[in-house]
Amino acid sequence: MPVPNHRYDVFNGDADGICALLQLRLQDDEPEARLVTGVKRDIRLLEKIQVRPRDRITVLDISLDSNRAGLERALAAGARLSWFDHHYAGEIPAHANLLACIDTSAGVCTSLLVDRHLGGAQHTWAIVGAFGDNLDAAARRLAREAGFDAQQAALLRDLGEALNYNAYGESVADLRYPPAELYRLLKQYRRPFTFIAEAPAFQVLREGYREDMRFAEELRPALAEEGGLVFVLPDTAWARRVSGVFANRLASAHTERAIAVLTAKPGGGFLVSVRAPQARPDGADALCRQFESGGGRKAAAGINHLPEADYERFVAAFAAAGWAGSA
Ligand SMILES: [Mn+2]
Repeated sequence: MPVPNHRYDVFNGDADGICALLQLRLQDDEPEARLVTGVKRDIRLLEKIQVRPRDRITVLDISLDSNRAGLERALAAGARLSWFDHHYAGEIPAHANLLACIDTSAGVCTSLLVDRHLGGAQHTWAIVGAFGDNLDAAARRLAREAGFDAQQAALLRDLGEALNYNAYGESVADLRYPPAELYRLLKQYRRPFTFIAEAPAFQVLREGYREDMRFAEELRPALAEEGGLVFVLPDTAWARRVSGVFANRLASAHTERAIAVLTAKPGGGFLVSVRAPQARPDGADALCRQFESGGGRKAAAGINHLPEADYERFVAAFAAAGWAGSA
């Protein structure tokens, strides 16, 4: 008798990953797969699966390159994979059992790739995902084209921002909701505006976000130059939760400047999040890859662990990245 296959939905726990998966599963209405996810920075997710022949795996919003060993193992085991993503992928293996829908252009996110794949069947969730992934201009345009008024667009933005905010933390214990639980809640409500109007979780996230942001907004920059801003956040749960969204906020408020947010870690060192200037979304990944645990996309990248001893080197590299003059 053939071994029954398992289905896995492997997704980044941020707004983009969740909204990408929501679109697929609201559309096909299949019984729930095994959910594999984590905090936003937990991106080596394929390692968490014991793959068996004939398993079907959907992977959303995590880098193929960061999961290459897991991918090769899964393909060798005889699994079938569908992969939607916009992070650096490196070489994509040509294999009959791998459907790769990967586009690393600056203007797309995984939710928009899934939207394209589904012909816009769950378009409002794609707009939420785009807002959550900080593609503000694209998301606003899509909202307008879809016939939403400014107030509706602002609500979709609030939701995207709240979902994105929820994914930031050192571990799931820092988060208001474990991402798999939040995905299930959202799926129950089926439509973004229903979730916004009726779900207590939306209020919890929005209020939590506002409270955390109030702390962050009292901080002064550690470096303020024409080309960019560097902020250092303390080792607290609110700082770990708010650091990414705080960086996005700064990026939107200073479109000509690059933004770096360093969050102090419990054991020393920093978690670093870098946004290239929105006006020239390029170079964030190149800067972060100068450091051992750095990586990401051209527009937004990060360093998982910057030792304290490398703080000065990072600030110098950030200042030397030529953000101001790279037009
Ligand atoms: Mn994304």
